[in-house]
Amino acid sequence: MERTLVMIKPDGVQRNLIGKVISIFEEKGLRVVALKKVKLSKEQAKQFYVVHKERPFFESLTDYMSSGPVVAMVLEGEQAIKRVREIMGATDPKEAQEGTIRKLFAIDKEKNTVHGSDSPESAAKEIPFFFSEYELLSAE
Ligand code: YYY
Ligand code: MG
Repeated sequence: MERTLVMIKPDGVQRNLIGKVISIFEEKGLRVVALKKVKLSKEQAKQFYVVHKERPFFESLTDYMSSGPVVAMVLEGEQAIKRVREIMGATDPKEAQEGTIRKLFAIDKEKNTVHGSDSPESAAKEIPFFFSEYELLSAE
């Protein structure tokens, strides 16, 4: 069993897509073990995306990610990290497969509705960014 950090980005929250996005993950067998709605500060957005700090899109991305509330959650399941990435689809919705969340809902490659950890190392940093151990509750 594996856990991954998922975020519904400001464009998803703003367009009232929280339930639809969570339903897609649940229908694929992933389980919500933690969930919260938060508004990131610019500094928090920069910290979350620090691996991209040298990239040309960093300023715009962190402005966008701190522009409105996001919904952060931890999802659990077999190969959760890889499966969440498949269910989300490619970063740019123009390249995303049919049926993926980004194909269905993303506006463009920045306002792309969802984030999912890209590796076990990323998940191990991103889950504690939002949640304490006592907030992670697997259904038994
Ligand atoms: O993991 P994923 O979200 O699919 O893409 P990353 O390459 O990690 O980039 C993180 C985030 O940055 C992406 O979701 C949107 C934004 N971004 C961008 O605005 N323009 C790019 N050319 C690449 C990424
Ligand atoms: Mg990434």
